[in-house]
Amino acid sequence: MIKKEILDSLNEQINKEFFSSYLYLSMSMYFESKGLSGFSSYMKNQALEEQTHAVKLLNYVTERGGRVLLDKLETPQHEWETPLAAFEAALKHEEFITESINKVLDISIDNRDHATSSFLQWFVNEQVEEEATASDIVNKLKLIGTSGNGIFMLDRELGQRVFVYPPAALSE
Ligand code: OFO
Repeated sequence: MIKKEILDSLNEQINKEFFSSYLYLSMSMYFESKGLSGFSSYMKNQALEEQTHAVKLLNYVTERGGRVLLDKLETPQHEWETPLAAFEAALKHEEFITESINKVLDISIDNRDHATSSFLQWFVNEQVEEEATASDIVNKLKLIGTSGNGIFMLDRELGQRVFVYPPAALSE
């Protein structure tokens, strides 16, 4: 049976992952309102990916005999000054999530819950990728500056991203 302190921190992390999804969906709607359909589609895909992170956590909690308690979600920001500002906010959010995962991992280590520590390693690695991806787009947007042509090209590139919701995520 999973210890309460770990269970509580995992439940909080589930809320944060669902909020990530909500935030990125909000960014998607912002991009849509600016006519940037590729940016918008990219963020919709990212929102779906975040849901799989939450589901991965809740499947684990359930498997360990814990009770998942879903909490309310914070209202996400709706507007950003520029696409660069939105992606800088996404990068900042991912850094916050990395910090949060590290805290949950620390709690599992303090409690000598090796199974949870091992399970969380997937998230530690995933966060390296999440930060790198957001940072890469921030850098591209900085290089592009105010060039309409550059934004148009990046919009096309980002629009090619496809995230397929893995069916296994529902039962894992
Ligand atoms: Fe779940 O990795 Fe982003 O937030």
